[in-house]
Amino acid sequence: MEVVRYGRTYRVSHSCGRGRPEFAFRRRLRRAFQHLLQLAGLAALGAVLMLLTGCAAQSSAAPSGGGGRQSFTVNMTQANRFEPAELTVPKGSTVTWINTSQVVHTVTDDPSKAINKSDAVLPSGAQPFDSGSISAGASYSHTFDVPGQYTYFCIPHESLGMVGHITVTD
Ligand SMILES: [Cu+2]
Repeated sequence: MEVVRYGRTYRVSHSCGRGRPEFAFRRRLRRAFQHLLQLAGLAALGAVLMLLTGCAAQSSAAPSGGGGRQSFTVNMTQANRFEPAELTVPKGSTVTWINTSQVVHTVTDDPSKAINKSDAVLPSGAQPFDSGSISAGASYSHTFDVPGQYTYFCIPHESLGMVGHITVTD
């Protein structure tokens, strides 16, 4: 049987036994709409999950109440720079400076050895430190147990601005 409605021809199957064609059409529309809602729901769920996992990843990377024993690396470069020049680490972290250049550098946080006192800053309670000469390819490590702001420099290149900053969080 064929039914012409609104200029369209609907094929009505009698075998389904569901009767009138406009109902069949509406049912199909409703089903399509429900399918769309399901897709939208899935997309929303996905977005929420991504947000949740993103937050979880962020909080696990955050300083862990001073119990962190993390390691960080700073390069000492041919251009007489500490890279990165600014670093934030949790209390208890060890920073290793690697001399990736062909010249000698130092990692020095001792006001008595600085031309400019503002190039050697320590939080109160932290002991001054000085790596001594670090030759090409060599490295030096220091563990930061006292939270606060540190500014350190390289003795041969202080006047060239070879200065770095480390923030140690509690
Ligand atoms: Cu240097």
